[in-house]
Amino acid sequence: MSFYAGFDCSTQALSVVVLDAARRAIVFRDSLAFDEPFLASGDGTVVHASPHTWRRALETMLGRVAAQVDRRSLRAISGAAQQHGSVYCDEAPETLTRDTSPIWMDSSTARECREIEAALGGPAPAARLTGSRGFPRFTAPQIRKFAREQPEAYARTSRIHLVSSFMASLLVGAHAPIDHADASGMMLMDIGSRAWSRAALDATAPQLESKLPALVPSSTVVGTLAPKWQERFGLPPAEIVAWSGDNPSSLVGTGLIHEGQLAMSLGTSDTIFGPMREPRVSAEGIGHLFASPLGEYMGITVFRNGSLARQRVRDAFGMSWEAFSQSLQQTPPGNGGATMLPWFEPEITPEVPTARVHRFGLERAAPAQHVRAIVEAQIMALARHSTWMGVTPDVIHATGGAAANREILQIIADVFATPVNRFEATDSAALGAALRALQADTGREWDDVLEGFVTPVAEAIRPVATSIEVYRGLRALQAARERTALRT
Ligand code: XUL
Repeated sequence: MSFYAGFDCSTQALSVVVLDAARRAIVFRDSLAFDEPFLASGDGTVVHASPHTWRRALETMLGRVAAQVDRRSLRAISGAAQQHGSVYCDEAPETLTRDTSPIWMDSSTARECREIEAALGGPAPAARLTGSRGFPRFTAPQIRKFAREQPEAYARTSRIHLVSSFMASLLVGAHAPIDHADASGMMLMDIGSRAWSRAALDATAPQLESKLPALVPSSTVVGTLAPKWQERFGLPPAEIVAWSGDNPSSLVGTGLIHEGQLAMSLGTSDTIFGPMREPRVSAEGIGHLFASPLGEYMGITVFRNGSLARQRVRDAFGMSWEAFSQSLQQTPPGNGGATMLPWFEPEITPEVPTARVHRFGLERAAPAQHVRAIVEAQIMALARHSTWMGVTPDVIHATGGAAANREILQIIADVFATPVNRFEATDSAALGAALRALQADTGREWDDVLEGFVTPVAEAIRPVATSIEVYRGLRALQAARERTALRT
């Protein structure tokens, strides 16, 4: 028997999926919610998290895996993690030179973004070089801010990890490399050559190259499980396959191999992504071009106001998630024109530096209409801000907690005029990581690796012709409202 484990260190929890390759079955899955997922400053622009929380959760989860599965069969482990966050380490990965890590929700580095972009010739050349213009959550501006504000602690730092490579380092007991896919979210890698970019390093902070791990393809075996874990939990010397970002791992976990397939992950952040054969970046500076864990490229657009914003609306009316779903059943597509721009927190797409919510036609609306307003607004924004990828979707694969909601999937199908597939596993990042471990260990073709693991449940949800028409009109109106709001 050969078992493969995939972790997902997301914003809210550490999850794990263990699969049995021969039976093509998931033999164990578990999740541990963090007590304190992040620490936010008063105005919400500085958002950090504690690497100690992630380390402790990993320890607990390894113990649970060892106790719950036939541990001698564990051949390889990989993982996924929230992207962009940086961990500042001393000689050993367990010893930190900075107690907390800025994470993807941080939006406090607008100044550093402009400075790095300027050094690279402007936002468009920066995007062509690294795959993205400057975004405040990206690692380079975060490193630059740290080096400026705490030069001594920066000088004492010997390794700067992403959350993904930090977790891999803990498993192998030594500093592990960063994979190409997650490195694409740093604004430090030349997206064409997949090497650190001299110009981007110089634009960011002094002596940066000596502090960064090596870059490797996502399918690289970066070591074996450290003796300390083997002794403690009776685990074998399993291979550790490079960890990657949660979105690149979800690309695998939702079975996206070919251009034309798009996935939507509805979690703490809402993201839309898909494989791209050719590198393209958006002329307006929307979204990102990443290296794909499958080898070519992937395009992605990220929204910060995802499930936490949906929850804000739900809580404002004291609803359960069930009542939230019923609200969508009770209200018609288009919501009679009532909508909103739901920037409850500073938004990534489009860039909205301080939180503000715009409501249209909702003054005397019933709670159910507020629910439909936020969901439709979010999905129309996902559609509007993913056109830059130049991918005409023939199918959308939905994942993440909110993908369990059939009404939400119907709105996706209608807004995109595309069938939507749903999967049993809402934790596609952990599943993707386990599948990446399997593929790296066996060298099998991706189609073969995914077979039986990534199969849609039930029938695809099909768009309804009359609703497609309603949303076609609304999308143009909503785009105009967004443009106007951004000017104010
Ligand atoms: C991706 C991003 C988020 C995090 C969330 O660019 O910022 O999706 O990866 O975990």
